Amino acid sequence: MKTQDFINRELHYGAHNYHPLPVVLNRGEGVYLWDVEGKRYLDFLSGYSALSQGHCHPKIVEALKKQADVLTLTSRAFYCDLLGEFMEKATKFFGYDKLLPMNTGAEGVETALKLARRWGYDVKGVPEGKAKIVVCADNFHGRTITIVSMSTDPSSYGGFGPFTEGFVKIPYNDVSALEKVITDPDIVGFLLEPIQGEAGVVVPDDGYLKACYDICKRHNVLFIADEIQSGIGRSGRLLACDWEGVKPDILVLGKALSGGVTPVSAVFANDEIMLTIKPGEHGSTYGGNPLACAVGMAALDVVRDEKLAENADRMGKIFRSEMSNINHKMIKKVRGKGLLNAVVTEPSGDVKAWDICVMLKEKGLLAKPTHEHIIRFTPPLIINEAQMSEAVAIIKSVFESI
Ligand code: IF1
Repeated sequence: MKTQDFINRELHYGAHNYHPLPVVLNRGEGVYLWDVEGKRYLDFLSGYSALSQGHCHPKIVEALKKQADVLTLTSRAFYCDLLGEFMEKATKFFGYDKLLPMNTGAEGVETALKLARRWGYDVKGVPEGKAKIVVCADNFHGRTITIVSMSTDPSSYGGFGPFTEGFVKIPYNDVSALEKVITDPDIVGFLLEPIQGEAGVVVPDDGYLKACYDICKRHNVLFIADEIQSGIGRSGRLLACDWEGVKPDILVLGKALSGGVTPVSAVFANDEIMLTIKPGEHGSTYGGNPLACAVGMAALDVVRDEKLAENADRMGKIFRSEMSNINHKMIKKVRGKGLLNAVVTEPSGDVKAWDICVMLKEKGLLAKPTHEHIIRFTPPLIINEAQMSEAVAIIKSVFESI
């Protein structure tokens, strides 16, 4: 079968909820992917930051294989040996009293919303059913109906109403906007991405996170960081909040928490917040399953042992400086932190970001546009200088060809 055969079959039997680049992949190793015709690519999307440890990392796959032969799921109706071990490792890794394990990022965000509301009623004393959570315009926190109720992007919420109440939307990267709304005593939390991913890798001004955190503390409001994409080394620090020494009251992680091997997400908080949810009040069939725990522990070891945050910081600087040196009329702005970067393009004639991604694919590099004119470049954090040079050369050659 050829590439088009695979594409046709998927179109015939599958929902059309994506518009993928026309490439059919069947093998991944480290920073590389191969397609069904044997062509090799540099992966500059890495599963939207889930594959920070690279494809099929031997340590993580080894942990998966070993555990798969022993015990994959007990459900939380019973205890299992690995859950406590994973919880201890991960809470110490990120510095919290406790974690609540889930599977997808959206489930992690939903859990954080429920925790914030519950803390609001039981601890802050907000009247039942009145809790509000402040969110940022251009956010992306997932695809559930409650989460798209927070969205300001019609392609996320359009046609999916009615929506969940209790969200106050303010502009991102605008401290005074938070100051204005936060005096409402029913506000229990402020949810944000420390770097907005889907919005096109929007890095807020230095000091924004700290200023918002301080405002939240002054008004007894929880600072909730969705670091599902920006976290676990991606921004050049363990967490993007670390750049400003901010410790979120609630931290949500996913994606690279399991190195792209099996869905693992988790919500971290200290006891005053975490213990407001009582037995039987929240959970999930697969949340904290032993396979996820084994994979999650190996994934965290790789982040630490291979110094992925440090490498992301170093390689990201090289990438942004190389991109800024490409003097091309289509390149409007290069922005990002660590290896969470984007090139904002100026459409030239009828060449859009999508067309550039197709040209990049032809030359052996996979990236995806977000919105019409922004190309996100997020390779695995294990990338080395030679591979980065290979990627930069491909990107340069594509822009020079336009
Ligand atoms: C898709 C976007 C990225 C996320 C943040 C929560 C979630 C995500 C900051 C939910 C997930 C994924 C979802 C995936 C594509 C990708 C994405 F383009 F959708 F927005 F990365 F930017 N918080 N992001 O980035 O996690 O439930 O997916 O595990 O929906 O197409 P999830």
